[in-house]
Amino acid sequence: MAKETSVNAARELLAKAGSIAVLTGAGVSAESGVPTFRGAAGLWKQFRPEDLATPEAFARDPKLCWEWYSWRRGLIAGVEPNPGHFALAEMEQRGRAFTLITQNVDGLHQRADSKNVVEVHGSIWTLRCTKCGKEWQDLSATLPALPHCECGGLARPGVVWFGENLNPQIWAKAEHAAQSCDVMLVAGTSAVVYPAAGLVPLARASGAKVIEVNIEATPLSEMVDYAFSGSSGAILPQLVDR
Ligand code: BV8
Ligand code: ZN
Repeated sequence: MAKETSVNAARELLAKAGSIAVLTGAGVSAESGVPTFRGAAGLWKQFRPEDLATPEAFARDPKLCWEWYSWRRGLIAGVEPNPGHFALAEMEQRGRAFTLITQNVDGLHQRADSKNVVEVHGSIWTLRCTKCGKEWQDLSATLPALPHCECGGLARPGVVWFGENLNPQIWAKAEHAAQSCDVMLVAGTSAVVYPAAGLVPLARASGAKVIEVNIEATPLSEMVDYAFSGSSGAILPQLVDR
């Protein structure tokens, strides 16, 4: 398919859309200083996901797992949303259906004032009791080495690990947004983690136009209508209709 490279045309498409779904990944937070997962400087180069981001890893060594998440919480607490986050928040303020589906757990979209955020992989600021299932928010800079619930149960990070099901209610919102949007904007994701990556072909099959923003090509780049090669902090502000 011929790729339309004009930012103006993509901005127009978004301006005219009655319903927009956005799918973001770690790349959108990269310019804030949050490391991505894959790629040269990605977290998975230093750490093995199977050692840290699986239910088995947590069962085997909850302290090590919490150490990693506490380190990431501290890192994220010390950074700010970047122009890409702010552009998406501005895009939402146009009085039409707008859903921001994010795979990120950092909460930076909310800090940039995005409202309708669907966190398909959970949040690093949420803790969940492994005994009673209670969930709560904890924004504190430092956590105990092994955080506990008031019931005495061990708490775990409120994120979705590999091999775990996504929250069905949250996933239903993401699927609905993908199926009902006129335009889907995909930014800063390698699009290799499922089922999140499957939202893009779902949107296309439902008739949506797809715009991708990434510094490199992804498995999606060939199927989208507009593929912009560049940083989300630079491109997303150009896609806002001002
Ligand atoms: C499930 C935990 C059933 C939280 C994460 C189909 C095929 C093959 C495998 C599977 C399949 N379906 C399911 C699987 C198994 C598995 C999976 O996908 N494996 C893959 C890796 C092969 N999936 C699961 O286990 C999932 N569960 O399927 O349950 C189910 C099914 C349907 C409905 C309900 C249930 C659970 C997956 C959850 C994984 N959790 N993290 C945490 O600790 O953070 S994954 C991890 O990857 C991140 O959290 C992130 O959310 C996710 C995606 O990564 P990206 O955000 O895309 O980041 P990445 O580093 O990869 O890429 C960054 C991109 O940004 C790059 O493209 C780069 O070029 C770009 N970039 C960099 N800088 C910039 C930039 N772009 C623009 N500007 C910049 N400045
Ligand atoms: Zn509890």
